[in-house]
Amino acid sequence: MIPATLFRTRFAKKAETIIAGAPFESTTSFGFGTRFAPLYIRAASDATTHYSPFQKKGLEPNKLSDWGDFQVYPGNFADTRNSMLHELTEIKPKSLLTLGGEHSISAILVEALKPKRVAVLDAHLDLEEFAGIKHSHARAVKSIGELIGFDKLAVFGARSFSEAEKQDAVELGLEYYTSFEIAEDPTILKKLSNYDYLSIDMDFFDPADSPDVGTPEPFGIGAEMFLKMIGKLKPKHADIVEATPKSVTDPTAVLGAVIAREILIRMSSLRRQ
Ligand SMILES: [Mn+2]
Repeated sequence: MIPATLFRTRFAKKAETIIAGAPFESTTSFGFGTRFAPLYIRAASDATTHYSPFQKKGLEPNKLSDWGDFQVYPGNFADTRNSMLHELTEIKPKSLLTLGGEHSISAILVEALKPKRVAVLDAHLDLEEFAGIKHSHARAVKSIGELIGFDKLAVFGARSFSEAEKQDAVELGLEYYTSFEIAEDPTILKKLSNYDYLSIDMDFFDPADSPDVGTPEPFGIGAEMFLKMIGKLKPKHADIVEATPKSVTDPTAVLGAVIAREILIRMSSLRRQ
């Protein structure tokens, strides 16, 4: 049976970390199906152990709680933003892990949660307007930067962007590191400890590990590299976006569930420090 919540956690308002789904799909321009990612990642979590052999710790289910999905309106960013902001004032999460949905939801979460600095793991720079739509998945980084300032934002793993976007990044003062630079010099990943919000576009990973995403891009970061990153991450809040899984055993859904576990364990370790 498919569980309704991530790791079968129950909803409890006072939990240390809240999990929520944001199955918003509106502007996906290539691959489709981000609306099903919260469903399939939760389903995949049912076959994912609570224990992480990498961090040598397990999830603490009684400290977690799954709110279920935010009310979203396909094709309508404004109404989706309003309902997510409203629900977030009700939840008031100390710490939140959101399962997207397309990348445009991250700007809504940043607006509500007001992090100091945001790290985006992404194959793309996400600075371009797509089909004249301001709040599209292709412009996620620009929307976040407009909210908190581009000096408080960095993109890790970029490997597909236009010359105009590259120029835009320079003019905006946006820090970014390509997957090639990270592979060459993994010490770049130490910088991740400066960010209290982590936005993970699943296309950050190589398509061999994360094939079902809205816009796959070769030469990505191998999933094992994420394990080297975990100890450096300091997220209070995080999101996992852009996955387009088609079944409960879809490798992208399974990777999404494992990444969710690792982040939830990391979040609880940080609170105990
Ligand atoms: Mn993106």
